[in-house]
Amino acid sequence: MGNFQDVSVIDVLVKPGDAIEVDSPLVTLETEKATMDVPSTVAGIIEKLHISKGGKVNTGDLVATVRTEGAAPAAKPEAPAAAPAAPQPAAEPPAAERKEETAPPRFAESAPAPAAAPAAAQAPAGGPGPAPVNEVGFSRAHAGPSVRKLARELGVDLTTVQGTGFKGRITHDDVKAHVKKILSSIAQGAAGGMGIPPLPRVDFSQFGPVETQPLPRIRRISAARLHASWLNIPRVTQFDEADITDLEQVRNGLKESAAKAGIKLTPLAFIIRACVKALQKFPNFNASLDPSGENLIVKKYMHIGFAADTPHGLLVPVIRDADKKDVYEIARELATLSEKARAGKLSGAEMQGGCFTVSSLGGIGGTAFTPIINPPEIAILGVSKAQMKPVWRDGAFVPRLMLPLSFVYDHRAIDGAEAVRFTTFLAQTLADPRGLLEAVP
Ligand code: CAO
Repeated sequence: MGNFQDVSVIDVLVKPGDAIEVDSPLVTLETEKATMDVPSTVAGIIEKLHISKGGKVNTGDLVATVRTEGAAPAAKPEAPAAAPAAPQPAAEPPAAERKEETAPPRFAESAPAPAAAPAAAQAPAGGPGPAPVNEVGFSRAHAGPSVRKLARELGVDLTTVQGTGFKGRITHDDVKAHVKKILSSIAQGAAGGMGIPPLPRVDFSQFGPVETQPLPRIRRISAARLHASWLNIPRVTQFDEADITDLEQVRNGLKESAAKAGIKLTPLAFIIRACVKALQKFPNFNASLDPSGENLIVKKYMHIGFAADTPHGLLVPVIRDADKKDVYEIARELATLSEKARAGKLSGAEMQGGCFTVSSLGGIGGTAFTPIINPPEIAILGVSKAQMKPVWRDGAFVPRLMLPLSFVYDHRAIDGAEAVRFTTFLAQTLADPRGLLEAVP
């Protein structure tokens, strides 16, 4: 147990006349930190007990006198150290030969076999052999030293093992059964309900001809990030629609003059400008959770990423300080960055530091989708194709151009009510082109 002083004996588990085996529990000791059973290092008959329940013991105290039977001839305890034994085979030695890692309480053996105890039972702590077991870690377990050793080798936490031995004592077989159980539950994907069930491996060639194509490098990198996001973030999607009829009218009116200035004024520039306004209104969305999950790190800068479909795979360039840029500047940067992305010329810095991402598939189609959050961000906006829809207004249906919004958020950081306030504000902002065209201070 290490160098504890005056350890309490809270139970004595044997009495004179009892036959004991190696590893049979003799007494239960309790320190401030732990309770543990002290196992016998010899087999035999208890002749006399030298400690009693309620008493105290120290390292080296006499615990019991044991008469051993059928013991090997006497051997000096020092002998193994003086004359090293031949290397042990990897196989586990018989119980009687197992060497212990710590110095258990000393036992007195009566004649006729006073030296029957295994030599190591009297080896000093810190002597030759493996490093002492961290008994505190295993201390609550009801297990003998060789079982503790096995558990440590296999990395088993003994406190989680169900003992089937005498008085619930953990045996070697219990440790092995525990390991088998964990391995089989991992294989079944159960692992206490926390594991991920593996997908079946399928030999597709049994159904027809196939060709194996390696994934492009960017897709492999993004696959790992997307998977990590999917597994780690409990997310919710809030769907909404923004009436962009007026916005599209204004944009179409400005497109030509913007083009003369070399700017392609796309809907995405307005959407990003609207997101900036929404993030300014809801600053806690411009944030990340710290690794402990206990703090929100709110950012005082606003770098907005946008998903770009490139021949090399999905990339997310970042518009830095988007809150300091008007819709024309955003449009100009969108064009420059997406061109660079497609040409494979984006630098690492141009894809870093994002606070929020917009993924627009609206130019292609779709009614809604749920993009994956780009960690460490806590939200992403998916935009699908705007469509003319009949909208009920003032007692009549009117044709309006409606833009589908899919706002995906990390529910650990954002509540549903806040999320729908955000999308409502975003939709209102997109419905007002004048606000989006304002100069940025
Ligand atoms: N609804 C209807 N039409 C839309 C639209 C929408 N939501 N968004 C864009 N369009 C139209 C535009 O009006 C444009 O037409 P005009 O030239 O007549 O104005 C046309 O679609 C093409 O737009 P664009 O693609 O040039 O510009 P953009 O700003 O919409 O998109 C970019 C730029 C880089 C985001 C886009 O090219 C792209 O790569 N999108 C894919 C993003 C992606 O893969 N996301 C999925 C990631 S998974 O999370």
